[in-house]
Amino acid sequence: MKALLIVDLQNDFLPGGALPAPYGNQIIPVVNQLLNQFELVVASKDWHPEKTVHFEQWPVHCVANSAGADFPSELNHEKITTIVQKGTRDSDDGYSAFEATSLNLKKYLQKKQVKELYICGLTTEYCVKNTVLDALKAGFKTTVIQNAVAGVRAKPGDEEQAWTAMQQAGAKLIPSF
Ligand code: VGL
Ligand code: ZN
Repeated sequence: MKALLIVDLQNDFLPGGALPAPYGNQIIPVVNQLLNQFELVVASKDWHPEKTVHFEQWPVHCVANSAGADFPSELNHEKITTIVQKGTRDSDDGYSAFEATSLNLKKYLQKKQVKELYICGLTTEYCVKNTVLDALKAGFKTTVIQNAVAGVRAKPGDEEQAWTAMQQAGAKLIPSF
């Protein structure tokens, strides 16, 4: 069984949001196409408390239940099977979807007999990268769909470094699905 994992495709990570990936909006139609091709679709949501150490290095974004934490209206989110909330603690960044507090994602996927994970979403350098590295550690055959991922581009070179780190850890990178 294969599954699609959409990482943090939320308003605050899009142009006009609190912590935008400059080209984040361009992945939405690509993800909408992907949604139709998977039986099991899991989406993570960055879901922070109002006060967290995370906001010492990032502008306030994706506060639980805020509009910025919503899916963009153009995303066909009714096709999403399961949502996992991550970054919910006040003591750490919670970048990886495998650190979600609302569900044990590794156990959930294993129960569903998932062996292959296809990962897309935002942002390349932080939550996609950390989720991909944890997916590999958890033993999933992991493929990243590059035209359905975008970076926050906080520092030049970070995005390229993230792609290299994912590839070196054993992820398969494909330009499109
Ligand atoms: C993310 C920075 C801060 C992400 C989340 O989803 O990649 N980046 N919080
Ligand atoms: Zn965050």
